[in-house]
Amino acid sequence: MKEVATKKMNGAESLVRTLVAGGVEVCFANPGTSEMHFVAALDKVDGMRCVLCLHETVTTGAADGYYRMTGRPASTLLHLGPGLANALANLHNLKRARSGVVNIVGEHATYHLRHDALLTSDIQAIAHTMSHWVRTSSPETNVAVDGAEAISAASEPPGHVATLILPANVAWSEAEGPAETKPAPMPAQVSDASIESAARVLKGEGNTLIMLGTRALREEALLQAGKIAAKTGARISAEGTNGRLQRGTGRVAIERMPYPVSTALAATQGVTHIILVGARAPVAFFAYPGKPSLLYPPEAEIITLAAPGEDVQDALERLADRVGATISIPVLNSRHRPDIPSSALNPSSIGAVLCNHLPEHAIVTDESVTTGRNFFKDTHGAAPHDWLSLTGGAIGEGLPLAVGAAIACPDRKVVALQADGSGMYSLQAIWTIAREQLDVTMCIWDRRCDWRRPTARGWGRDRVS
Ligand SMILES: Cc1ncc(C[n+]2csc(CCOP(=O)(O)OP(=O)(O)O)c2C)c(N)n1
Repeated sequence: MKEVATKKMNGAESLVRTLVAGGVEVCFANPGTSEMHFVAALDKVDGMRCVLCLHETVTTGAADGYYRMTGRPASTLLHLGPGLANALANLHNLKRARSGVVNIVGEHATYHLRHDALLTSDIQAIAHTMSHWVRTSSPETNVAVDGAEAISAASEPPGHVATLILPANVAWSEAEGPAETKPAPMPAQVSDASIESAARVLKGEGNTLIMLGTRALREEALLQAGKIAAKTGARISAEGTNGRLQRGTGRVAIERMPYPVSTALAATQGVTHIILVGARAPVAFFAYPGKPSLLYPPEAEIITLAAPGEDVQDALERLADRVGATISIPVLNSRHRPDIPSSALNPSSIGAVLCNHLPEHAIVTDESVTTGRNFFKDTHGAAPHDWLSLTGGAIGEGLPLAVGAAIACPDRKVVALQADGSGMYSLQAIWTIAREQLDVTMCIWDRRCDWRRPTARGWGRDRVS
């Protein structure tokens, strides 16, 4: 039996109770001594699932996968500055996915800091690089209120990184009890002027591309975008990498911005207007000598219908209404069952297998890198599924994403498409998958090829196992 809340509790318990009451139900943890009171509180309080991760990069990647699938922040638990530093690459990917997280970082007791013990570092400085909101609790303030405000900050649409630094003596000292969290703000409606600007462009002469990102890639929003495209002749595209794209049979057919600069430029050639819906105008991953940074004609007019944190669904519905597209018929993917070649496994035979056999409503975490260049194209006609990609370009998130997605959606199959080199960055995720008995099917691509050294037949596309 777990204890019922009593009036007297320490700061850690008041914080955990605040988190649970505020809808934060999972903590992806890699703690140490300075966090032991928080860990004890996790054990004591009902309603919080503590998921142990053997490296900090797994905690933030898993929190990202969890947010992408639930729209609710999880918390992390990290061990001082070095723990946070280890977590940063996937915190970067999480931020780029526009996900939210309550990122809790332990700290030395406040009176211990001046002795500059080994694990001392400037946690605030490290945290600010990847956070929208940072606060260090103190013995003079109420840690539960800090926790409630961290949840509110993390829930700011479309999702923010809120880092709460928790000194050990704040965690172990007596506290006032849990605090209440304000309800999460709703995404703001876009103005009528934004609808009018987009409608003007769609009714005009130009060649218009509607660029969709974040929540505009959910089934219902995509349906509206597809209707607008069908009615007006505009094209739709997803951003190059996307937190969560709902696709497959019966859903609106959509391509992503291609990765190679020349292919992307060919895809946007002649575009005169780009309407942004929860997305940014496309830029190249890297600069290359003599190649442009912008992946569209520089003279194209950019119109923002809705920013990522605004109500994209409502904006698309109003725009569809405004351009007379409410009963238009969008182009939907139809079921495709390609023949599976009997040849050795290669990227195109893998694509055919995926298209045939992805389970209905599977969640795909895609960090296939070179092997998977065409997997997205190959699987338009698969059973309906969600596609989660590497949003920040920092490899090592595929398996952690799968952990978070599987915990968020225990009734769905998670399929991790994983290049082996990237998988090695966060291999520890497999330990969590086993310990938590998560339903994750891992496909690991071993190209047996040096990433930087193309073979005679191309970039190591010869053998995959
Ligand atoms: C954090 C981070 N470090 C380094 C890179 C650069 N990088 C991109 S792909 C790659 C190698 C990926 O190897 P693997 O996952 O086996 O993919 P494949 O060789 O099959 O394409 C590296 C090191 C990166 N994108 N992110």
